Amino acid sequence: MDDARDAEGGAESVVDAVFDAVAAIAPEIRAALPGRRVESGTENASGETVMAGDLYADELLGEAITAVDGVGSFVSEERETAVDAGGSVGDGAYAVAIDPLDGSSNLRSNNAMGTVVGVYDAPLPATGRDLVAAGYVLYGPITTMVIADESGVREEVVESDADGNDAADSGVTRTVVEDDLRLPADPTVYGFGGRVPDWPDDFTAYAREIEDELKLRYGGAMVGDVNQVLTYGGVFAYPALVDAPDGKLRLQFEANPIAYIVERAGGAASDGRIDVLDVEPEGLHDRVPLYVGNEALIERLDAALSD
Ligand code: AHM
Ligand code: MG
Repeated sequence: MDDARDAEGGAESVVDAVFDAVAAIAPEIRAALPGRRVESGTENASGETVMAGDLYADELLGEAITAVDGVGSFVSEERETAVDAGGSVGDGAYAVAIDPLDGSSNLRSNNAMGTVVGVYDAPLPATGRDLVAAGYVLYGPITTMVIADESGVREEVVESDADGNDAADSGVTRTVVEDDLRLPADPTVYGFGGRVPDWPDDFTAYAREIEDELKLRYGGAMVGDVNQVLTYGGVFAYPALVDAPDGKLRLQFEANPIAYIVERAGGAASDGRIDVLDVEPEGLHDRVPLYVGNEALIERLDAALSD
């Protein structure tokens, strides 16, 4: 690949090149899913069963992202350790963290899934303050990609070119459908993960209030559920659980990128105590409770959990 850096050696063109690579791979991942709805027989670093689709997506994205000039390190929810891609992270090169197939337990039931991407200007693990951009692909009835950087959030439709001959020769056509995505001011939906009996009492009390005000929309894939919140306004949570105080979602691969996107869209993100982007990581695969959505709903959540 040509030198991806801009004249100042800044993040912008590296970020563009990373999302070009992700967009180019997305239709391939999608097309490969029908034959990969089975367990792979392995567990990941978080001790979870890995589906064949997870492994394939990880492989394709790993190859494409490590080939981007300006990416110095690649880490994935499905890999124990970072892959050195050359260059010094934080000193001219960027670290890319991905969840290759978020919500892959939805493969069997044929529901939505996604790919989550965070581009960090620091060696990982790092805080979300080191993100220079984040995004996700949503494999729904339509393949869309949402990308956030410091200038804001945009949503694109990603379509595979039948002849593979579009102008950029990437094999995909990307159409911007929203160039300044903002959370709607009047929220209407909520989606909370985990079993209700496993929720702590303070979160349950908050949920009871929200159930009275908003409509439940929960699909079991964070990317799909967060995309509903970005579209309609509301709140998504994978809360701290009584027996799992750090919840389920991983800080580097899931919570930080999603918090960054929601905040750039005018919303808020909390771990129940502080802004998710300020959470100091101890390890690559740390988990963290995640609460994101309209600011007023997250303020109420923080107040409910601190009582
Ligand atoms: P995964 O990355 O292994 O798919 O796990 C994360 C997913 C999230 O997409 C989703 O919010 C959560 O797990 C759903 O968990 P549950 O099935 O416990 O509701
Ligand atoms: Mg995930």
